[in-house]
Amino acid sequence: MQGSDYNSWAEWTAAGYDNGSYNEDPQFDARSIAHSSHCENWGYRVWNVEDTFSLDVDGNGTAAALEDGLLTIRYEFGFRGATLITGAVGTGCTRCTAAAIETYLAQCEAAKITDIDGNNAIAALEDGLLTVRYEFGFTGATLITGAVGTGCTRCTAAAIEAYLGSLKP
Ligand SMILES: [Ca+2]
Ligand SMILES: [Ca+2]
Repeated sequence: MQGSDYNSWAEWTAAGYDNGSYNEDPQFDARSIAHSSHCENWGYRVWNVEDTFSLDVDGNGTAAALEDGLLTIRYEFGFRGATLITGAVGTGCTRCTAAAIETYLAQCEAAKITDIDGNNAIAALEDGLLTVRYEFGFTGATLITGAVGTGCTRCTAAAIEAYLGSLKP
């Protein structure tokens, strides 16, 4: 595996690095592959998750609460198809259809990108709410109160702001 070069999520998963396998190694989980310095330590050249996964769900270059945030929380509530996307896809979208947005959010979930509080579960009224509040510009206690899940590994406003900040498009 050393020196392997993965250019896409598809190649990465095809090589056997599905969510189950790399999550078993706490030093090399889904988010670790986003950090090139970590990858260099392991001798891998890998596709950078954060190059593709961000809060910009519709792919128009910005993260908006009533577009990307709404898409995210609707998806986490289980909405699909027209009920997922109606009125929530931004101008200039590059992911514009329900199918494209469902695929993108499914990949984000598989990589645990949308697990904002880091408790290894994705919940609309926790992770989704944190995302929407952040995109509305909330910080500190107004960002996190009542929205951090049991078993969080990112539990404070500072930790959650830093993580969401790393996912800005
Ligand atoms: Ca967007
Ligand atoms: Ca979570």
